[in-house]
Amino acid sequence: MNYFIFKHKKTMTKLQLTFSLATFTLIANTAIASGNHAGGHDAPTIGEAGKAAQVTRTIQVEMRDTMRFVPANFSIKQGETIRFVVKNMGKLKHEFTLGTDKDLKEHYEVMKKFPEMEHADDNMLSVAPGQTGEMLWKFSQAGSVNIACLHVGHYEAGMKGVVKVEAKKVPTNGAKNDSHLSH
Ligand SMILES: [Cu+2]
Repeated sequence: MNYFIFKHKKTMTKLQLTFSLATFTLIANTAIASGNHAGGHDAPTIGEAGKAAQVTRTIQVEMRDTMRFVPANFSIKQGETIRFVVKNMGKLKHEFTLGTDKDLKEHYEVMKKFPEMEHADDNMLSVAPGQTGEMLWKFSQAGSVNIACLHVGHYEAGMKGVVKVEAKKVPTNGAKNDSHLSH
C-alpha cells in the first residue's frame, strides 16, 4: 500500500501541497479560490510547536461523533503556549489539525482524493476512539488560527473551530527600550 506522507513544515507545507494539488487542477483551483480571504499582505503564520516549559495554559477539547469539537471557539493572547488536551468521546477516529482556513481547505481536498493518506506533523493530532491526545502549540501571531478534523466528511459536516489570538499590547511604534537609561 502506498501512503502519501505529508511532512509539512513551514514553507515545505505549501510547496508540497501545491505540488500534489497540481495533479488535480480542477478541484485544487476551486479550493484555492474559495479559501482566499485569510490573507492580507503578510502570509498568516499559525505559530509553532510549543515547548513544555513555556506552557501558559491547558485547554481541554472534546471530539464528538456529531462532528463537533466541544468547545470549538477559543480566545487566547499572542505569545501564549497552549497545551491542548484533546479527548475523543466517540467511536470514530478524529483529528485535531491547526492551520489557516486556506491551508486546511487545500489539505482537505487532498484528503478527499486519498482518504487513506497518512499524515503527521506537529500541528496535527490523530486521536483514536476513547483516547486522549496532547498538542503543545505556541501562538506567535495575532489573528485567527483554524482547527479542523480533516477526515473525509467530518470537516464538511462542521468539525472545525477557531482560536482567536489577541494581539499583544506593544507600547508604541519602534520603541525598543532605548529610552530607558535613567541614572
Ligand atoms: Cu472527525
